[in-house]
Amino acid sequence: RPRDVFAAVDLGATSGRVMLGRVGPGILDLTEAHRFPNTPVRLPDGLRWDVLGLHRGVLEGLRAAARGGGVASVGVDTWGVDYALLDADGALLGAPYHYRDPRTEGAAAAVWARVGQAELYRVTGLQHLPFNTVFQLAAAAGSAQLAAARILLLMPDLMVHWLTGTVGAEETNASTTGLFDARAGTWSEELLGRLGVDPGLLPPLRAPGDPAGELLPHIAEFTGLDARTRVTTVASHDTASAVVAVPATGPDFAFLSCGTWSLAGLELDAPVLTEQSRDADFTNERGVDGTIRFLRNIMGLWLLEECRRTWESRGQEPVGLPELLALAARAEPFAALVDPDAPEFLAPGDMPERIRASCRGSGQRAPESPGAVVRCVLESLALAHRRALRQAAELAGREITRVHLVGGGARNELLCQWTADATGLPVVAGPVEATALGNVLVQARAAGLAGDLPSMRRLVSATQPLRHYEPRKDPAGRAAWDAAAARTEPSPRNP
Ligand code: LRH
Repeated sequence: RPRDVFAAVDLGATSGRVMLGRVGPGILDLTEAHRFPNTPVRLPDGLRWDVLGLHRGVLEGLRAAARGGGVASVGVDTWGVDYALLDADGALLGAPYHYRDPRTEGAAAAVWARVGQAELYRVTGLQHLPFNTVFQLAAAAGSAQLAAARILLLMPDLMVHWLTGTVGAEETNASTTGLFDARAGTWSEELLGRLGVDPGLLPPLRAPGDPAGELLPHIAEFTGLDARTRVTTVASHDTASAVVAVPATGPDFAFLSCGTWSLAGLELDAPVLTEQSRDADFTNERGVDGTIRFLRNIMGLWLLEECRRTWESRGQEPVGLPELLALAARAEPFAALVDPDAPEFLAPGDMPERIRASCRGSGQRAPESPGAVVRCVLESLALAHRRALRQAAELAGREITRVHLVGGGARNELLCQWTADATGLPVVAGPVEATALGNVLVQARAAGLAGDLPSMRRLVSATQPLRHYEPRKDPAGRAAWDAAAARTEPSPRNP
């Protein structure tokens, strides 16, 4: 078994991948072992994740890793909030719900009747999103499934359980549930009690870097990996892993993790739990080494992905990203703008039409051509980035001198340039695979091959290809973005 190669299992909302990372002094190499689609399935009672298919994809990826010479350890990260329930025998109780399933509509009211919204924020520091685990559990209250449940496992913890047989709750992801005390860094017994959630459902916490067990014999046999291959707890919330790999070389940076979601914010030492922060819809999620990811969750490139999916299903429009971006670049600037966080964009479905309806509803001309729609989406996102980063700086009392844009969005030149123009700040774009790199680095550190956060970030900065975008300096260009920003008001907080 190599000592310096680590497998990062990174499951995203549209695809999963197993990446192999090699780490050493001045070395951080990443290669892809396996990539597979993550396609949700609509059952009569809701939208579900195909977790068995995901597990199979993980195993295929680990088999490819074994063929490549094996790994020292494996780590798993995924999106936040979603969970599986296991019964007293450890059997999976049904396919887990997708956070975009609308069953949580109205569930927040039941929670707030027991713990007021302001108090919930003071404890959890979490932005109100209708799908936070706490609201999903409220929607499940009284179901036969929840009654039979003995263990709740967040998505990465489920994958780790199926690899190792061990049970735990990784803390960066636990901090996205709405059941976690942001200041104490533990499950909130007080909230659980008042909300009637059985504390026994929630496994003991694990921190990034903790061992999570070794491979089960049948996993070692199927994949061909050595049975002593370790599974290491990483920052299992994908955003937390991505922030580990932000290639910052100084303190005054903001991060923008751009994929299906845009997560825009700052790394802090302590949560900001003020009413102003709640009003601005800011969240305090946990990062590695006790850091706080103070950020706003913005609907992100989901809007564009879902437009492309709609066009593709019709077979009539261009759907290739380079072609769409070229059309968007030639479309009329600031012709129509939307609030990317409007609740009507959350569910899957005909996105171009929802965008047009939103524009008509706010008295604007609806974008008709694909180029006009994509321009509307990307300019609106850049403006949402501007608003979130300015608010983050103000709420935390910090200065931002540059923006690190990581994740798949770093490939989107229009998004990067317009984010620089809208914010008036230089944008450093990359790495695209920040999440997998953060996953690898935390495993490498547990193996003694990497140092503290600043040194891990210097390693990323020294080894990964990055692109620099300067904001437009011409007064007319700047004035145009200021005028566009004045047209877009912050989204009213969810009722
Ligand atoms: C990004 C992400 C985000 C969550 C959302 C559900 O992948 O983890 O941080 O809020 O998915």
